[in-house]
Amino acid sequence: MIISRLTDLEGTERVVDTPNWCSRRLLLKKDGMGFSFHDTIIRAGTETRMWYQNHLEAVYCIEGEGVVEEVKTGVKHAISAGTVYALNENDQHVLRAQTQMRMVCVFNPPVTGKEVHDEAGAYPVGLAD
Ligand code: 9YT
Repeated sequence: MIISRLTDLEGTERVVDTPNWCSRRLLLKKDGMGFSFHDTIIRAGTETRMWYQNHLEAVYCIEGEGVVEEVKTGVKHAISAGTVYALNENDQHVLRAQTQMRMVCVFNPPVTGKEVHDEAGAYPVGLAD
């Protein structure tokens, strides 16, 4: 059994801090679960364009409020605590955080911890552990 606590992640590769968000990766590829599991803070007032062309991601909001926009259609969805959005078609999207948001994110395939968004807002696939 794996026990992973937010309080143990500080100062490790499992914390990825960017101007718009801070991702705390409780489970990574090397944990062998077949997915990665993140507790991510989205900073208030930020706008983040993302397009995970190599990953499926489900995002469950547990705190805060914002809007996710589907780039293909322009459709916007209000996101607040208790809402999940799932990028089942590798959807290109924009997340606008009206307040600070806290999101539980699951990635399939799992991220290794070394990924950064490329210019399209994607993470590469197949990085070594
Ligand atoms: C909600 C969202 O997609 N934020 C970007 C960071 C990403 N979810 C991650 O790596 O935790």
